[in-house]
Amino acid sequence: MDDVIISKAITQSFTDEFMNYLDVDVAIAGAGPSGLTAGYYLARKGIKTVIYERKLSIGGGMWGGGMMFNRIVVQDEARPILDEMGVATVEYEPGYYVADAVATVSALGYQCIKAGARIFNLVSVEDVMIREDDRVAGLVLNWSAVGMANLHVDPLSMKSRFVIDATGHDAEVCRIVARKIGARLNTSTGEVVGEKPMWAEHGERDLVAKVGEVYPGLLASGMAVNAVYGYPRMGPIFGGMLISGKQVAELTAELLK
Ligand code: 48F
Repeated sequence: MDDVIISKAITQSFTDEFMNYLDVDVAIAGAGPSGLTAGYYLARKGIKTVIYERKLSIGGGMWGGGMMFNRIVVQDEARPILDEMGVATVEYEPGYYVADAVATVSALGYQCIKAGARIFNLVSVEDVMIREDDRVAGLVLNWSAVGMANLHVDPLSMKSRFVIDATGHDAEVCRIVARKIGARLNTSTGEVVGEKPMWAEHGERDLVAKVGEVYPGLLASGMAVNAVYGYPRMGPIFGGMLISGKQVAELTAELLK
């Protein structure tokens, strides 16, 4: 065994792939349930897709189900997505299906990568590129460890034809854009309005109705949509995360044509 060969294999294969994904069709910030679902459906269409995830693990807020009871609930409309991903569901009451949270995250991650999307974990999106035609044209990245250690290290940039904000409750990419371009998002205030208190029915319905472009070149999915437009949170029902991930993929694919 040659330790240096092992080191070279890791460094070179990672670097080659990281470079290959510095110019893509779609860059997704956040590998939670909505980002992974979006990545899966985009990659399945042959669209070059990369996901950057700040944390060591993918899956966002799904691992812990509701209050650490690691089960999730989805409604009728979302069940076919779990079927397609190979996740077993059990009907609890008519229209309410339960799935194992760990199995669901694992399946979403596996299917997303198998479909052709690339996930880079431990990478934080800290800024966006906005170009002359006044549209989001890529992301600015740094190692999450740089931020955690509060190091003064400059980031790197990557180019993408569309960006999807799947960063969850904080809608981080949309907030960055609103701050940098001066409140011109496609919302009632031009800013990120901020999510409202928990109301599952409205949260799910509003989210699914509003998936779309928040700013030219920038779309949102999952909980970020509710934060951007000021809709309620919905807790451990995850159907909207999956449905919005699929919707944002379909919409982005149309915009890419
Ligand atoms: O929070 P998260 O799971 O968002 P989601 O896909 O799903 C929301 C549900 O989990 C739950 C809910 C459902 O009813 O309310 O909260 O909309 O996943 C977001 C992911 O984005 C990562 C974060 O670590 C998480 O894994 N993330 C957040 N900001 C950044 C980021 C960033 N700036 N750069 C990279 N990753």
